[in-house]
Amino acid sequence: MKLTCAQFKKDFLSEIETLYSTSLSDTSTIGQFIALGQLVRRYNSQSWTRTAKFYRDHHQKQVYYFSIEFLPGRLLASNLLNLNLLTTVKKGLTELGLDFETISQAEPDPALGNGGLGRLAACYMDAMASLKIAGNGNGIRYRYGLFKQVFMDGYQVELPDDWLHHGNVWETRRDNKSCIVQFGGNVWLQPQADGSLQPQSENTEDVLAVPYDVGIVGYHNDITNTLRLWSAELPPSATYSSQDQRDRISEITKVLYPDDSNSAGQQLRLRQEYFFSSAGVQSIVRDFCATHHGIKLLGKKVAIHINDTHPTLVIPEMMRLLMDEHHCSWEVAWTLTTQVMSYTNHTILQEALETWPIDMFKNLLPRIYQIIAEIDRRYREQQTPIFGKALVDQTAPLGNGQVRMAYLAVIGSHSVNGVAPLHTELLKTDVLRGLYQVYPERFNNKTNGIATRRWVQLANQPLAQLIDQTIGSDWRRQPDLLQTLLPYQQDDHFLYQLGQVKLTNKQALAAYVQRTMGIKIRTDAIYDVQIKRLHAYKRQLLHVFEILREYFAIKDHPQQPVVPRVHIFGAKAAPSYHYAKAIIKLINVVADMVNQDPAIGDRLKIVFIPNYGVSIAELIIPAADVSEQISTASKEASGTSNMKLMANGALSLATYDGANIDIMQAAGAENEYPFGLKVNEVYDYYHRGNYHAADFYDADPELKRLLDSLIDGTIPGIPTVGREIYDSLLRYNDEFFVLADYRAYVTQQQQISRDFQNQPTWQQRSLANIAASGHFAADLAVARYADDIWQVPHERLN
Ligand code: T68
Repeated sequence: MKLTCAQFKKDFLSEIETLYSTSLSDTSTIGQFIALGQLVRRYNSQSWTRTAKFYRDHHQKQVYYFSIEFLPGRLLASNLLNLNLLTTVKKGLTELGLDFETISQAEPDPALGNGGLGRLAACYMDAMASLKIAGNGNGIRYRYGLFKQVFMDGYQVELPDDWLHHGNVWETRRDNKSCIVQFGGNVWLQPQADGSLQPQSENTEDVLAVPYDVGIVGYHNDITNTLRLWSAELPPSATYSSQDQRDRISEITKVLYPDDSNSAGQQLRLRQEYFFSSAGVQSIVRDFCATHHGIKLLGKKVAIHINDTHPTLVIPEMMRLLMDEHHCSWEVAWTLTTQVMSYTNHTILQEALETWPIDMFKNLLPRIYQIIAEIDRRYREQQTPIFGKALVDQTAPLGNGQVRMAYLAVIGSHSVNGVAPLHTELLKTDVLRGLYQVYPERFNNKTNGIATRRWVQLANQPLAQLIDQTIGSDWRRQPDLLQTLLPYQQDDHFLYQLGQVKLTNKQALAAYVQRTMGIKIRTDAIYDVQIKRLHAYKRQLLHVFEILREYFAIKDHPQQPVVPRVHIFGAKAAPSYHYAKAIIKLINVVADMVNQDPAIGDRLKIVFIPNYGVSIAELIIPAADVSEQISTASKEASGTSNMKLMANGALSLATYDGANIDIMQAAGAENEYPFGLKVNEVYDYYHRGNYHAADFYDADPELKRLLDSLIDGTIPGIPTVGREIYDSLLRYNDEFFVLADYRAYVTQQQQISRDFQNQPTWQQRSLANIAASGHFAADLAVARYADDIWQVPHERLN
């Protein structure tokens, strides 16, 4: 949009005046942020209205992305970027004596997700708006987001994340779009005069679902889509309610479950899942009926995407609405439902695959259970003659006394996708093997992608400017044009500038670390970064072993030259994940031991930045030299921090897992540091049962010393934690093959130290990563979803 700097300043001052009835000098930073946010919303309000009209006038098919998590990050800068107002606003604020960065950092970062899955949903919302796809998000407005992490004595402590303390400038409460979601009660089928059966219910617990809409601004295209987050309230019709009842209702949307890659298995979680699935589907069908005659076109005009199994109940809920309220036959309802639904799986970990005990499920959602039982009955009836009882028993929605959500999702959708080629293959051959036999045509791969706008254009402005100066600014709209940077591998001046960009970003991170943690780190060191949830399969422990190895090397040979390193971690552990919390304690203890050892000085530092989230990621990623992607092969479905780090010029130190493989292909394996067991080797160990962790310990004296240091007092203050970790490796035979991969990992780490000293070559390889990163742009990934799965039109990318 067009706006002069003078006009902006006038508008901003008047906004301050209207909101606070005082002068600018008398406002707080959060007050200034709120005023600026309100103003930006006002600038964009017509676009939001126009967008809805545009889609209506063009009878555009709507996509609804259902996700129990969205991690959008702060929205001020990204909205301004997409509205093409960032430069004007920054300049205007400076002229008013204010600093844009300071104001922008006052914005709370909504932590409505755990990690990759929630962030992916947010990147895809941004991409849908930027591609002019009529894309809507549907999720939960948690009153408290993912806990705030602090360290006390090296242990993780969780504090509540009161992100709505000052309200949320970006949301609009829409009371007129509320609906009722029903739980519990008794349901029976009442015979009707025409011989049909109509469900009747009594004693249900009714919950009012109130939507809060957030505008999602497209990039320079006058499009604003909607992210709809639902909040649970007491219905106005409730004439009497006890405090208990009110608490029970508000509890539904009170707090995000902090379990990443794990199924919580709690009744409250099931209530959350049905709550936002039901409210979302009701609101879709209501909107659809308001603009179309009859329900028959639903399959052509609506696509619902199920982001992991959490929203799977959209399938029986859609069936319920179509049959019970729109009087469709089972057959018509089922055809429409499967036309509309598609499902993405994000994990092969058994513990993450959701199942619900039938007894609990039936009590909480009796009508939905009836429908699932009928889906199950029909599935068995149709498929048993073709595939036999054994396979059908294994793959039916109901089995072993459980409702099996992933199976229900596959059976009720027309498309099932994994998030990287290897992951999709593992779905076909392992996790969903039976269902792949029944529905081979449904399975497809959609490799993840990232919002280059947030992760490069905003997070790394020095790099973005250098790219603009070098190849022009079209890459901002078409990230695949980053490829045209590749010839600059031969341009010494460019490589020098690229090195300067990295240095600038390292200085910014170093200043943050100094200010918030009191640790001084060198900016000429290798910044070796591992940022992701703490999980045994992600193997932060392997990284700790490398740190201990480097530490002992300096202690043993203090005179030997070393290439300085800073090891940077960001990671939250699920509060109930004992082992992950033990690793956090270990990292913190090792950090203190190393950082405070005068014999080490500034040659080796460990920085574990607390409360990792989107905003801290934006600070760390541009400063990284090395991207640690070291999960046990087969366990990481895709990874997305690997893509963000690559786009910012870090080289990957990576196993052959998830999208690491695709990154190696795109950027050239010679520009990364691959190592470790391949998937088939991991599976061979499983099948043969011949992995003996102790063999690696016995055969490698260096490794033995590292492990022993966990229990022999070398690392102080971890008698219990050290023993637990030691035992997990030797007594319990190292479930994630840390010891098997140790030597190959260390070999690559040593290579990194050598290679880093040749900066021009290092920068050439860094550039190869940046140039190939367009491959992993969310815009491209979403365009593939639009073409292959949702069948909706989108703007062309070139
Ligand atoms: C992640 N999954 C995958 N799950 O681990 C990662 N799970 O490889 C992939 O890149 C990413 O999804 C995007 O596809 C998750 O983040 C969860 O957060 C989660 C949360 C609750 C329950 C289960």
